[in-house]
Amino acid sequence: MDKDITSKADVPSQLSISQLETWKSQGWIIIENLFPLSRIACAAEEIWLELPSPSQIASNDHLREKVSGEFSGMATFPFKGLELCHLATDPAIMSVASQLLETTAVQLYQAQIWAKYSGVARYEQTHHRDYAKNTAFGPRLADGRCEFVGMFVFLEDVCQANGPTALVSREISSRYPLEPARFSCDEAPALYDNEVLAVGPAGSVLAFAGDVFHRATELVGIHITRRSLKLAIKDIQATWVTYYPGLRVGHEPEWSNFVREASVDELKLLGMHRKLYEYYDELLSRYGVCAWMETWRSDGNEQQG
Ligand SMILES: O=C(O)CCC(=O)C(=O)O
Ligand SMILES: [Fe+2]
Repeated sequence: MDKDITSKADVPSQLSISQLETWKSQGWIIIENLFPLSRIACAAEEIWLELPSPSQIASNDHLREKVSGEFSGMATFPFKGLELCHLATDPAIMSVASQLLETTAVQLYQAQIWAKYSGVARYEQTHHRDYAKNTAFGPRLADGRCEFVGMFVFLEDVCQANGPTALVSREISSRYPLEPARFSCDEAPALYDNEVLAVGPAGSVLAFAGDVFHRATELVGIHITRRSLKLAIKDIQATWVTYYPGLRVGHEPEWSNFVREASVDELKLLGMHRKLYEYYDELLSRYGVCAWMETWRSDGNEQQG
């Protein structure tokens, strides 16, 4: 049976004119409550299927050590938790990215869960622009459009204590030359003086462009976490924008678990093509009967006339 993919988002994923204007002028926006709390609560729990929970860390020095690096509380798609997989590939994400990138065909090229724990690692960063690790070219096209967008899906409420991302408006960011991509506070105090904290309720999404200065801030307090889903999405034609090769996922059982119940739209967002129907027999023996396979095969047969 086909999943109902349209009713998942809490609010319509159609961005307002003012959100799109803010995206253009500021270079980043927060879309509040894009996902309902019921889904977010489930996804947030699923994080502990593959990353240590705060109570495990408290009683196990080895686990604590394992997540003591800034980036060590991360795991890459496909996730053990299926709700996390579906959030990363949700039509609402695809729709928001299409509107921001002004294109109809988008591809998810980075999806990671990221748990941060207060008192365990140092997370504070200096202001930087992400284009440098996503593209060998520039962050924006000559007409001002972006080819890729970074996102954080908030899996819990993010307030000042949770170490929110601090971002600078494009008005300030654009005063700086493209290189270097990173500035310390001594080198560029205006970036730090003008930063805004991306706070918001669980289920919100922060979207930011590759030319915008931003940085992680420190978690403050005891037993505070910040759980999020870090995504990056690009115009499917921008083959020069990348983060990591996706092919290795074929070895992972999490991939098969996700594919078995994925929708056509979710697979498209991951860069899969309708041409897959040509592998029908092999796919059938690998994954069993899946709704998306049938849909794609009948589309293919129709196209063939
Ligand atoms: O975690 C954050 O809030 C931002 C992290 C970041 O900007 C990065 O690692 O490039
Ligand atoms: Fe960054």
